[in-house]
Amino acid sequence: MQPSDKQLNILIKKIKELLNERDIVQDQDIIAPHLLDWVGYAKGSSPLMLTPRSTDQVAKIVEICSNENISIVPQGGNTGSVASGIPNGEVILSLTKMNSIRNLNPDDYTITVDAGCILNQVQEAADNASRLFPLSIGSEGSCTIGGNISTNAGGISVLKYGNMRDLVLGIEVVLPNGSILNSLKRLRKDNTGYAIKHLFMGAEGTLGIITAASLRLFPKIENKATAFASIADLSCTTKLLENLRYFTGDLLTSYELIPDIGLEIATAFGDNITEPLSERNKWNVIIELSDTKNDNKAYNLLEDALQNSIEKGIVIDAVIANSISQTNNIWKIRKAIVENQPKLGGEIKHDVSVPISSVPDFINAAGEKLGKYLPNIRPVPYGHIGDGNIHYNVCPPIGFPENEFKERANAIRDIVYKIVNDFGGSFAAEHGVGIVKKNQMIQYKDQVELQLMKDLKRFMDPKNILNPGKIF
Ligand code: FAD
Ligand code: 2HG
Ligand code: ZN
Repeated sequence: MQPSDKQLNILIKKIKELLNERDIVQDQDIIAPHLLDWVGYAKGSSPLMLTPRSTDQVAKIVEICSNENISIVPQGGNTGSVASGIPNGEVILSLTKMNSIRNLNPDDYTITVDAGCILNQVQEAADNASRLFPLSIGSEGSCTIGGNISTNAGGISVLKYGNMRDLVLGIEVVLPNGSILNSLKRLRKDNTGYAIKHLFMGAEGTLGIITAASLRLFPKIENKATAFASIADLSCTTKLLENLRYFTGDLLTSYELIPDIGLEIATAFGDNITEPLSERNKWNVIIELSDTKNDNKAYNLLEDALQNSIEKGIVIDAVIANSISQTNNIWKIRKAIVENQPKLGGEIKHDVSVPISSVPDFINAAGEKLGKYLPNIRPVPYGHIGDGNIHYNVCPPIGFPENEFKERANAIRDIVYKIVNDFGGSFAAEHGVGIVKKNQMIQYKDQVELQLMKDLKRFMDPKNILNPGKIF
């Protein structure tokens, strides 16, 4: 909700004693990019954006806002996929000027960073110390650690390293009343009651403003082996995953589904992409192994696994990249799908998950149901199937008017989410709820769990100061 002019004047007067002029932004031209999300779900508004530079400043801002009953939307890189960082009249609190690496300890395999650090910055700092920070997502050049924690981001290496939640050892958070919770401990083991830090992970900025985090590091990766493989049919996704795990153990880092229509998008609209195999097949996967040793082990293990999978009839054809440019070409296909899918006349996104073994049946069932609803509709199911996470995005039949397709979005979503639910899946796998999936929270979330969430929100933020209207 937008503060009244009176509230805003009081706030600005008090904030001027706290922040320098540059960090108090009222210029709507500067605020404008912070009001739109990249998918196009929301067009927000905000009279004011604050860009504090320290945890104390964040705490004081929140305290003042709480006293004046003014709501705040925390924002990092604004790359979120469910418009959860877009204000609806509230004050924006951007963390991007809090971007220092506070501490890196190679022996502890930990890094402690300000919440506004860009993910790339953290990856690079780890790399410079011969360590790895493994979260890897397409927006890593602009998303922030605070945003990654608040969305519990996933990406292409969850299979080996887990979601963001699994990479966080401790956090520092400003609570809705302005107090600072300091839980920046860099410990692997700390069973001292409730794991409160987890409440803020995936909370989409509704329970606290994360100002810093201690994160897990891993040994640096010196060698990767990347392959593109066509599988005989969808049911082979599970069989191939099993074979890969058997042959390559914990070197397996990524396992991403690419359908033929994804290749079509990538070659038509991507930047200079070559199809990796001589023939285009319906279902394909990108496989990546990562090793800490710089030798041929990863390549050889991948070769053995693929050879065996071909002999078993699981894989039709496969290629292992032999150069950096071949590796880049394979990953460019993946990236080009995300960027160019809307060019097929519109796109309705579904970031969903089902148990790994149900991925083939889910994709088949959804395709069948949608085909009955709108003949020749074009699903583009792709993504992190090694985690059971499918980006089940849907494009219209060729030539179908984009506005008419958009009008059908709710009906299409209903079909897809109903099937996801039938398979025991989640309607929000890695992107969160935001403003986009609030109805599904009501429809599919366990009602006891939902009520507990609402109770917690009311308890922790009784004045509804932080990111109101999101999730619920
Ligand atoms: P924002 O968009 O700024 O905010 C997201 C949410 O977090 C909002 O609710 C906001 O209020 C809250 N928030 C932000 N900072 C804080 C803070 N310090 N304290 C409290 N709350 C805060 N996501 C994936 O999971 N996997 C992917 O593979 C993936 N790929 C992507 C590829 C592209 C090209 C793009 C554009 C996005 C992708 N995303 C992906 C989505 C997005 O990048 C992630 O959700 C990311 O974690 C958001 O970080 P951010 O800093 O941009 O957060
Ligand atoms: C990815 O995996 C992102 O690239 C974006 O999560 C997926 O929304 C999408 O299509
Ligand atoms: Zn994804």
